[in-house]
Amino acid sequence: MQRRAYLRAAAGVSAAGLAGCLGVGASGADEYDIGMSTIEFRPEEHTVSAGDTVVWRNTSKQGHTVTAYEDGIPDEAAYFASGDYDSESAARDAWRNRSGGVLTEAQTFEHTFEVPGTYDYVCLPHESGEMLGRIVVEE
Ligand SMILES: [Cu+2]
Repeated sequence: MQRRAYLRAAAGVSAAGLAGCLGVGASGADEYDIGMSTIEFRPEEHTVSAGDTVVWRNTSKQGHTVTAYEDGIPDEAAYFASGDYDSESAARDAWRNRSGGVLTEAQTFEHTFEVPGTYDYVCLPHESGEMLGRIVVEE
């Protein structure tokens, strides 16, 4: 399910001149930008503006993580990972030792992106299955 994406698309249509025709307005606590299916981030690539907060939500029954690749984010950017680890090695150790940073069904993780650039991240338990994602932050 890509509810947020659907809502955005609908909002785009509405802005184009169909305002009032659509029953959009179901914004709520369950809004998210990126869902996590059994095997992938949806969407895999997501673009935001600097200062925006991105919300991930586990939309599956499978446990996942959101873990930035330290070498895959801008130098000046803050590191991010579910579980709020401050480095990739800390996130990996925690995952290995006690499933640290896991997001279970319906759990969310959010991060605010201040520095423009490209951010690559991974789901640690599904790294071999290439469960990868990218956030592009524009000025
Ligand atoms: Cu995963």
